[in-house]
Amino acid sequence: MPADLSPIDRAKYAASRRAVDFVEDGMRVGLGTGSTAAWMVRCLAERVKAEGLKLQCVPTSTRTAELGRELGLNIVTLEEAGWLDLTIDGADEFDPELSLVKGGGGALLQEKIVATASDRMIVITDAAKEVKHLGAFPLPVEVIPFGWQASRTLIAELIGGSDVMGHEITLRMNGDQPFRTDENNFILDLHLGRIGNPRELSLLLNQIAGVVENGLFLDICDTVIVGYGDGRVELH
Ligand code: ABF
Repeated sequence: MPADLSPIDRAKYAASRRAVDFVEDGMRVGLGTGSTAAWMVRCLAERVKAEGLKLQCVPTSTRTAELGRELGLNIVTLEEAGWLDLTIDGADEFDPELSLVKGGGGALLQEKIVATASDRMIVITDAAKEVKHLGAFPLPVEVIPFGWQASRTLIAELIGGSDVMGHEITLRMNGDQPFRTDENNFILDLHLGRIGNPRELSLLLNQIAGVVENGLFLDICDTVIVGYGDGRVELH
């Protein structure tokens, strides 16, 4: 473990180190996005260097692609890889069913495409992201910029809230401009508190015109590896 890490980075490193043990020579691997996934990319690059593994790595964002290339990983597109053996990614929340909220980092669309094109998905987290019920973390919904206000109105009707003051659904900003995803879309963050029926919500959200994808990952994750500051890990 690198010296001088904060407890939270130790936890992320521990989970990442354990996750890359699942990578085998010749695999096609999806690389997640976010600070935890960045540790995993570093750990994977170390293994590739030390053991001469031949991998095809598919990133879930331009950020991850840049980091992977910098560290010497063989970065390819999903089209080139075709299908993936394993994806390793972070999350914002996970529950006892291994349902996830993702997208706090803004890369949920590519993350979901890559994860669902993989035989196995491993999520790496610290213990703070474990919840009984999803929803305390605002649920990201990617929408196309055209008519995004109309999409927001329909989402507000769906979640049963008055969106008049814009408190329940916020347009993610980057300074004074709307945040743009890698696909040039916007993100609406839904402040729900608790998601009673994630399956129904996910289906209904994705039926709204203008919604591209939402940050609920249901029946996608196979294993969650929780890292702790003392270097321990727990597998769920
Ligand atoms: C990605 O990065 C996202 O889906 C999630 O929103 C975020 C987690 O970031 P971090 O690891 O920095 O907490 O995995």
